[in-house]
Amino acid sequence: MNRRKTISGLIAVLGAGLLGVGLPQTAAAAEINLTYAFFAPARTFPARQMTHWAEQLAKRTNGKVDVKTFPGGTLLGAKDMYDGVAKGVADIGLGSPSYDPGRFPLTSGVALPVGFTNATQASRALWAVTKEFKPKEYEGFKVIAMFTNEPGYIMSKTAVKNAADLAGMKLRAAGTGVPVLKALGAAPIGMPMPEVPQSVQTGVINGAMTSREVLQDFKLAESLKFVTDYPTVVVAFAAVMDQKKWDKLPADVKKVIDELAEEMPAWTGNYHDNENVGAAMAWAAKDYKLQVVTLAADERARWDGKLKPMEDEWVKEMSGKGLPAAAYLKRLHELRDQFKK
Ligand code: 3IO
Repeated sequence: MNRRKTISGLIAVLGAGLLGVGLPQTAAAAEINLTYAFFAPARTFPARQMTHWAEQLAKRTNGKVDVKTFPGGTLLGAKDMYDGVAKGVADIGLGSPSYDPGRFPLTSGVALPVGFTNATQASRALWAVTKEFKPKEYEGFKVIAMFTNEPGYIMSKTAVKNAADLAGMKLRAAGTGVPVLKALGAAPIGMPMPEVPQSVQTGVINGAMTSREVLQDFKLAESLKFVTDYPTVVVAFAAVMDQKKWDKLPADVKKVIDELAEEMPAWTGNYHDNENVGAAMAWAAKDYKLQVVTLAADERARWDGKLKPMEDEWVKEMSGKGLPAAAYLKRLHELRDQFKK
């Protein structure tokens, strides 16, 4: 035993006691230190998931693992998230596979108009189908958490109450949302979420299609005054670690991370569906007079009809690439029904 260390430790504890202050958390140095990057601000729901995960990992390993989080793109941005993790810039990275459907082709199936009604349902389906199919697109990575947002809505500067209002409108979506907006007749632009506020301000876009909490979490209600009450498609999120880094973790830590992976879809979906979105809608209505635009029944039916061919087209395209697209989509439909509340 190191006598000197023990004595100085004792003095430190006594000193802290005498001064009436507790030792800082970091005094008990963690054995394992991990960095975790995310591309959007700390107040957003994916970042809350990151914080919750980091807290739970520390707690359930009794402080053996310390995770330092980097929200807001301070370590890696939306477009370099997965390459950054592969290169070791961050140990863990939370990105959106839906931003790059070419790189994550099978996962893009989750962002088809399959009729998810909320984030909890879609998140559980995404995680289940990923475990079952183990898509090749995650090779080299260990997936530690997955979830989605709620199906996206069109939020715009001017009201969209029919196809004519939408025709040619410059709207932003995630990569997987671009064909949806195209099918509905808009002029879509694929763009990561953090670029949206400035793009609205400068007139590059007249709105966006995504989950409604962005009205508050990105302050978009200031300029986007209308939401069309037509749920479209979700966006997938996946937090990953480099596989080789994962392999080196001790078994007890791996066990806790695997346990957390099972919890994160429902935890995140529940927060997003039952707190985040509702609070944002109430805030936007009260402080910014947000208007919810309803589609007439016949108009809604026509929109549904425009999106109908997308599933078959996706299966055809992905099957051509040798992917098990038909089986994946069939299973996704089953999981959608299974997780429907
Ligand atoms: C999203 C991404 C980062 C932070 C908050 C967010 N809310 C919804 C999304 C999904 C998204 O980026 C998209 O493209 O619809």
